[in-house]
Amino acid sequence: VSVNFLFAVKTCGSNLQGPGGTFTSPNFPFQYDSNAQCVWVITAINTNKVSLIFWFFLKKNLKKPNPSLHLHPPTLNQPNKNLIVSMSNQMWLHLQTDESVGSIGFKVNYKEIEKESCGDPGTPLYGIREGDGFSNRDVLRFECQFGFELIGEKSIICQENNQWSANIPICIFPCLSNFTAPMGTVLSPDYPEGYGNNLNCIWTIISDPGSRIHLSFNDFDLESQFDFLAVKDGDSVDSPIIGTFTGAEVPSHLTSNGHILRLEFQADHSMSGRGFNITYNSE
Ligand SMILES: [Ca+2]
Repeated sequence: VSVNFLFAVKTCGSNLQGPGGTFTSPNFPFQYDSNAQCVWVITAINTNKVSLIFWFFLKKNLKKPNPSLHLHPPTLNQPNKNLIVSMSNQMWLHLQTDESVGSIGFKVNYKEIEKESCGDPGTPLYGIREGDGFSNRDVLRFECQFGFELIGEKSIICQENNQWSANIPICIFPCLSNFTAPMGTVLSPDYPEGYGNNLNCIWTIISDPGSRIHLSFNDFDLESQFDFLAVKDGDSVDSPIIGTFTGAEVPSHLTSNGHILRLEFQADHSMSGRGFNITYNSE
């Protein structure tokens, strides 16, 4: 008797049909198993005039983009894109995980749409959409709410291949301030209640020429791998990086080489941590 351990993988997935529904990775929203192989096949009921749409909520504690999510056909292999429209009446989803610790997985809503439609791409968080047609040659225009900055395309068009010409833009909240006092505190927005989403904050600490600036991290808690604080030695975006920090590990003290430090904080479109509390002094 021989036992083949090569096939000691868990299998999952299913065959699904329209007009719509939801499925998730195994155990969602808890961590999925390692060494799993899942295949979902979604087939539209009306084979003549239907496409499928997916919304992904890929989880966020991945240390690296692995386990990978393979989408078929391969040209649609864009796991971060929220909306994917199939080119035929069928779509495959293949999840393969390795032995490393998994993330909490994903959830997919699918539904059939008309053959000439690109599907509803949604509206950006903190944004406004003009236009509500999703058919070939329809155009959607986007603006951001007051105080937010638009990153990406201001308008997108539904192309003949049933794909939007670009992803919808994002609206970010810019926060800028300068610190010139010899000592002070830098707090992330709404610390410690959570800093929210779509942020791009830049704080500049300027001390007397010839002095240096010391940073002490009193508290630090960011969404790991998706929200970042970068500390740069100087006042420009191109200044050398002293450190880049994410997650919940409190960084140790930092000292500038010059008399100016630039703190850049970026938060993505979902999930937040407490934020950070940093004190500085110069000498
Ligand atoms: Ca985030």
